[in-house]
Amino acid sequence: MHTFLNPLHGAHVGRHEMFRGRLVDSHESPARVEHVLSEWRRRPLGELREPAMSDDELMPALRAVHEPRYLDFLRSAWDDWVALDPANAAIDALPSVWPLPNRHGFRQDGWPENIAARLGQFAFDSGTPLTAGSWVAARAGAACALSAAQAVLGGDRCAFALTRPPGHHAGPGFYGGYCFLNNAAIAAQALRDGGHARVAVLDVDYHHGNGTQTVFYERADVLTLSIHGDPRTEYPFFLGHADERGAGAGEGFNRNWPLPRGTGLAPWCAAFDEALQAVADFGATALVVPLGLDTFEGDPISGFKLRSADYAGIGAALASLKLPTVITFEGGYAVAEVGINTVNLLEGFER
Ligand code: Q9C
Ligand code: ZN
Repeated sequence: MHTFLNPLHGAHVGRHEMFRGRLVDSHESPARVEHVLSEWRRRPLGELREPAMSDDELMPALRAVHEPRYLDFLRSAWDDWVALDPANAAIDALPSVWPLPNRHGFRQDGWPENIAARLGQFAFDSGTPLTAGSWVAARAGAACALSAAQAVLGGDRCAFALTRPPGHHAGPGFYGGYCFLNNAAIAAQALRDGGHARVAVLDVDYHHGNGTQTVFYERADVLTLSIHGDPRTEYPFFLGHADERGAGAGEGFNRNWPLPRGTGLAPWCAAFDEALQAVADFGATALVVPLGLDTFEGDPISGFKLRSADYAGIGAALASLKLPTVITFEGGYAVAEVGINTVNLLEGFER
């Protein structure tokens, strides 16, 4: 299994995120990927590649998942933020005002020009710092996901996109949850465009993959599955319930397994086994796994109780589907153990 490392991930360094009325240090740090890398170097699996990709090759794959106006916003948001006030160059961009659907001030046209308002047009939370390097880092990360999909289309059994910022909370026209571009959705769409008739996305991050669900919600060709903390109490709160089953042509092609805080291995695996069965029943020809390690018992912002040794078994169970597989690196904030847990899963998959 080759690993596609984002060489520019360190360009994105969020300083602060808003949490319950306070600005706190951002949990989503470059150290997360550095710990995975150092553990991978102790227990290497395949080659380490640092893909570079032209806009001509990458942008069509981004446009296949994200709206043009959203991509335009992301590309210029930092410059617009600094243009608003030169002192902003020392401050992460965070939204502080939002339009609410069907309420005062919400309209489908006549969007504001002020970047302070445009942040709230596209972000669903104030916990996702947009920085000087966010676009270049997210763009290069999407190139890793696309390269991983290309490797699988070329015959590789499995490819790992080791990148940050993560992606599974980013939707067609929105960002949040530390995510700007949906790497897993970009890989899934690339697998479809490369000839796979039915692609399954099985999201094992602690948080519901609201972005990926939204991208594919009305489609029958991409099955989206997510096992996560119950949105009644857990982030991202407004999506991820069990009764969200897809819509229109996509009816029946989305499934969620919300689990309570405190869930340990046995009940997590019961949901996981159902999800694996759903992938098989769907007749998937390829698989994408948004891999969050924030299900770990030591994770500082999450509530499941998986242990380091459990991840090898999860990797082995994913491999038992015998599908060409792209794995994308998502959440996981117990930085030292994130490296161990990630490589445990990858090793379990290879075994
Ligand atoms: N102060 C991913 O795992 N809420 N995103 C954090 C902690 C946001 C998680 C609150 C969690 C976002 C990719
Ligand atoms: Zn997460």
